[in-house]
Amino acid sequence: MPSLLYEKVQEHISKAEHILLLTDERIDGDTMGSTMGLFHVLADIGKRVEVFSPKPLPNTFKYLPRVDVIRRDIEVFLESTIDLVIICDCSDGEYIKKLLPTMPHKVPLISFDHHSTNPMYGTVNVVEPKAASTADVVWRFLKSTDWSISPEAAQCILTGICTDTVLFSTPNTTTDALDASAELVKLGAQLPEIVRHNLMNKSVSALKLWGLAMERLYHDTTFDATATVIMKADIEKFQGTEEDVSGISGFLHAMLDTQHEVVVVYRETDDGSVKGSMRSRGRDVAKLAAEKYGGGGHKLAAGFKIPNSKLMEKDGRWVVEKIPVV
Ligand SMILES: [Mn+2]
Repeated sequence: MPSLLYEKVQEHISKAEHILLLTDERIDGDTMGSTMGLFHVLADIGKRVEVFSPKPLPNTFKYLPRVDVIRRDIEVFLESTIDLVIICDCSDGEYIKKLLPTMPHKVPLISFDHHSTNPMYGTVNVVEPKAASTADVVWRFLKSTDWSISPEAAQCILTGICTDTVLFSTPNTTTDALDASAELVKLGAQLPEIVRHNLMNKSVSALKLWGLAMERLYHDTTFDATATVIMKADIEKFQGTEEDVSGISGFLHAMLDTQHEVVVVYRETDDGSVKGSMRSRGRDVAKLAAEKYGGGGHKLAAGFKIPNSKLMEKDGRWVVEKIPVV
């Protein structure tokens, strides 16, 4: 598609000597996979490359090659030799607004993304809303270059495609994503390893937490959806991790029969909010999330956050209740 844009990105990268790669603050397989895929390719063409991530790496992604290079110290932004910043799968550019101005020089920012809501905050924005994942976008760009793609790079990029399509099972799975995946496997990506780490590998306590979520399924009138809730106390009881909880909405969406168009998982968070994760087979949940709670995301996968709230059971249904601010 946008070959001029790809050329511009290639030009920026070719000129740069010391590149800083950034993941999104919502860590998932796509932001990790596309960032680490770029890391391998850029390091292989002789660039000095730093990778920064604002949040700890979930255990699920520790199998990705060379995640040991990921830094979490914001001092990396103070390095005066950095002459290019690239961010992957960050739909709003929010968290870097405070970090980029701390850099000693103003440097170009390239943004690779596939969120239709991306406000184009980069110097160059490679934003392709029809792409199944940002990893797809990065892959298309890399294919337009003559840089070599190692098995390690292929493994990272395929992880992004597989996780954003829940292993080719979601409606956003495009033929481009399938073609890309076949090519990445030919380049040495290990699909069984990706499946194992991302779709299975659940701890006993995580499965118990999932069981609880399934037991509580109810009809949510707010969104006319099938919903469930996870309380803070449940997470504590089962020592659930962020990963354990975040997988529930995708799993329910995949497992429920077609009568259930929209799935919502409500969960209480440590900061006294209620977070919602929505999945859909039809209705635009990004729009629903935005209208009701100021959330956002994609048409078929979106989320929202309701500050100062908790979950309460009322007559077999669950409701979000505001905590009075004192
Ligand atoms: Mn994505």
